[in-house]
Amino acid sequence: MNRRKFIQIAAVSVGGTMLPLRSFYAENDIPKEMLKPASMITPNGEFYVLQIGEVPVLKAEHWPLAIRGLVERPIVLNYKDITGMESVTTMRTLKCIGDPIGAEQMSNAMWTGVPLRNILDKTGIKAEAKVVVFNCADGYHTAVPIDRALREEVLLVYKMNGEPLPREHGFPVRLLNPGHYGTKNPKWIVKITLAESHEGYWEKEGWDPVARVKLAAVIGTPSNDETIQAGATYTISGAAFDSGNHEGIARVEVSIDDGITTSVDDVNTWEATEIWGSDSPLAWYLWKYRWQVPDNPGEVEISARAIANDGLMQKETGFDADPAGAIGYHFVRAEIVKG
Ligand SMILES: Nc1nc2c(c(=O)[nH]1)N[C@H]1C(S)=C(S)[C@@H](COP(=O)(O)O)O[C@H]1N2
Ligand SMILES: [Mo]
Repeated sequence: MNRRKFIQIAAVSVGGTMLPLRSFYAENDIPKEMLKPASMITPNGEFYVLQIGEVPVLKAEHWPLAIRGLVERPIVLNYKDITGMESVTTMRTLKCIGDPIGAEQMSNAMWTGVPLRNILDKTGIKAEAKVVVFNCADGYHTAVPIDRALREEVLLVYKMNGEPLPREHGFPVRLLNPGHYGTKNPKWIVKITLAESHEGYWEKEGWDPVARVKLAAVIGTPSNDETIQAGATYTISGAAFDSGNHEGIARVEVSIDDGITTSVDDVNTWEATEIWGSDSPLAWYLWKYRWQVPDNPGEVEISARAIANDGLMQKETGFDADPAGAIGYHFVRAEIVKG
């Protein structure tokens, strides 16, 4: 069903009288299902999944978590020890460092877990230690500098959207390390070692060992090459995220022009969008823009950019993720058609 038909049907009540559009669209102006992302929380089954190999099968009852290396008192914790500690539940977005701008590897959930520093408190850290190394059941390993690892928002989590952490997302326990791309959020952790230095799995392949999330906005609707009815109202929507590295998102703007642009300079008008969903800088900001589609058919290019609370504005084109995370405007091309 095309969009214009949908709007006409939705606006006619039982009995055929036209209702004011407001009453239909009161909550968000338009039906949620036309936005992408359509909701703040990504359901577990739709959350992106990424790892180097097969998903390991671990049993909570046979899962000792050893914490050793440059610590005063090496310890071994089990699943009950961790789930028995005081927990926090908080919303966090995860994003992959290998994502070209606009790809789908970004999702958001409510997570429950224990601050890593409350666990490291039990061991004591020796002065020579510089990094916390995580070894995982699938052979993956990565390290986080101690000062970053001891931030109160760094969590060992065991629940995702109220359910036990699903197998593919790291059961029994994974790290949530805000400000950093997925590479620094290891799943299926089996050993934590305090060390002087460590070169992680992806760093050996040349990826950025720091892996701070870059400021980015992505367009969810329209999708690339979507056809849009001439003369209709269309809601452009998407997400923006900085993982707190620039104090969160202040605004998102879109640019729509009548042809294919060849350089940033061709894109010169930017429209303010509305942020309709947000939680904290550690979660994505969802935005939308009601667009009056021109009457004449043709191709349009739509770009989005985010402006962060610290004043940083995206101002580049470019899509390369390698090696430190993609920067630049996301743009999609859509086709305006008649009839
Ligand atoms: N053990 C382990 N943890 C891992 C990985 C992995 O391959 N193995 N991949 C990382 C990468 S690159 C990403 S983007 C995130 C993806 O997390 P998700 O599958 O829960 O979305 O997991 C990270 N943690
Ligand atoms: Mo990733």
